[in-house]
Amino acid sequence: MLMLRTRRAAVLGVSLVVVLVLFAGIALAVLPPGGTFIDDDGNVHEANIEAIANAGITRGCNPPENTRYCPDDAVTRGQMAAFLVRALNLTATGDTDFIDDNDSVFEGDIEKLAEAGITRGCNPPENTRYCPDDAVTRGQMAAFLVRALNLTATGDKDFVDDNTSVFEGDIEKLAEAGVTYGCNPPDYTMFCPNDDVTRDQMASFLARALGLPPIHPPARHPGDTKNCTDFATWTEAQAWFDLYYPTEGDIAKLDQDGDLIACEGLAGAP
Ligand SMILES: [Ca+2]
Ligand SMILES: [Ca+2]
Ligand SMILES: [Ca+2]
Ligand SMILES: [Ca+2]
Repeated sequence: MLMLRTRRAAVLGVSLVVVLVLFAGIALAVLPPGGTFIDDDGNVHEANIEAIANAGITRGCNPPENTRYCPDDAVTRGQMAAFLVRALNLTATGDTDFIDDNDSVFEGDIEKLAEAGITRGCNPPENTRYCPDDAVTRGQMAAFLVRALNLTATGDKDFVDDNTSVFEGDIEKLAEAGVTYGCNPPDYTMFCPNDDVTRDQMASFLARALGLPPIHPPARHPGDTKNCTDFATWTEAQAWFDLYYPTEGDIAKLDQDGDLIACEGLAGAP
C-alpha cells in the first residue's frame, strides 16, 4: 500500500513537472516586446534576467509596479538572501536571529538562509550580525553559491587574481560547475573577487546555477525589419503583426490595405 502510494506520488510529481514545463513554454510565448523589464533591454544578461523572473526568483526593483530590474545596482546581502531563498525554495526558519536585520524587509529570508547553513553571519566569531545592507563581492557570492548548491568538485580552472582571496577554493568550485567563466572576456583568466556583484550578473549566476534556460524577449522596437516573405506561414506573420501593432503600429508594413490582417498573400491567410 505504501509502495503504491509512493509510486502514485512519483507519477503525480512527473505530471506536475510536465505541466510546469508546458506552462513555462506558454508563458515564454507571451512575453511582450522588450520583455518584463524596461531597464535591461539589450543588456547581455537580459535573457537570464527573464529566466529568473519566469522562475519567480525576482519580481523587479520598483514595487509595486516592478517594471524595472535595476541591473547595474550592486546586490546587497539582504537581496542575496531573498534571491537564494526563492531560488532554493527555502522555507524552514530556526533559532538564528541576527541583531542588525530587525528593520530589514529581508529579515525573514535571512533567517531561512541561516537555518539552511548558507550564512553564518558577518562578524566572526560572534556572528551576531548579518550586515544586510552591505554589498556582496564576487568572492562572497562564490561562497554563498557553493554552500547553497553543495558544490564540491574542483577542476583545472585557476584564476590569476584570486590567489590571495579566502574565497579561492569556492571560486574554483563555482567555475568547475560552469556557473562562472570569469570577469575578463574573452580571456577569462580573472574572476575579480573583490568587485561588487551587480544584479544583472547575479541573474546569470543564478540561471546557470539552477540550469534555467535563457529566455530572449522580442525586441521592443524592431523597426521595419520584416517582409511577408520572411515568414514560413501566415500564422507566424499575423502573430508578429499582432505582437507589435498595439505599441508600434504596422511598423514593418505587413498590412498594406489596413484591415489588420497581415500578409494576405501567404498560404493559410483567411
Ligand atoms: Ca527588457
Ligand atoms: Ca533579527
Ligand atoms: Ca587562483
Ligand atoms: Ca491586410
